[in-house]
Amino acid sequence: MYSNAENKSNPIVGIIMGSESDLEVMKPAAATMAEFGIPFEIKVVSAHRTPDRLYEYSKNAHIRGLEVIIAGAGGAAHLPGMAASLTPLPVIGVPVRLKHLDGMDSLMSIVQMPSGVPVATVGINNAKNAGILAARILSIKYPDIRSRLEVSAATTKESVIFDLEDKL
Ligand code: RP5
Repeated sequence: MYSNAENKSNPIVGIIMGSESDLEVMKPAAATMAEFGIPFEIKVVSAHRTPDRLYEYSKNAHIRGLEVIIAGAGGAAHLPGMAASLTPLPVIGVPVRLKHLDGMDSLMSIVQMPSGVPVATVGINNAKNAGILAARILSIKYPDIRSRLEVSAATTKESVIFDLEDKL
């Protein structure tokens, strides 16, 4: 559970996914928003099952105050690309691995966008990187987010520096 209660009315990041079944994979994006104090919303918006909702959401996202969209989907994963075609905002795509094809279908569907309609695609199931990338985009405008990113990067750096003599 990530506490987002104070900020729910003014989200600046929209996390969307094709199905509730994507939620477990997408939770780290929400956790990252919470870690950096970024107000967000999180919803199911399906390109195939709810195309009208996708159109409405993407057309209005920037008008409602969103600044970045993170979109996760699996299989024939058209959600991030369709959202990118309808919004002026940066869209970060998360390929969700389903039981067939090891997530390669999702990855290819999301990464192979036609020239002129970019989706910043992260690794398969890597919603955490989508969250960090969203934070980096926002840090251009919000110095508080920049500061939190710097602290987090320093912690990450510390966590991977080991002397390996003990492991020999
Ligand atoms: C995609 O279909 C969703 O993003 C999900 O990854 C996949 C399967 O959805 P469910 O059948 O589990 O609802 O649109």
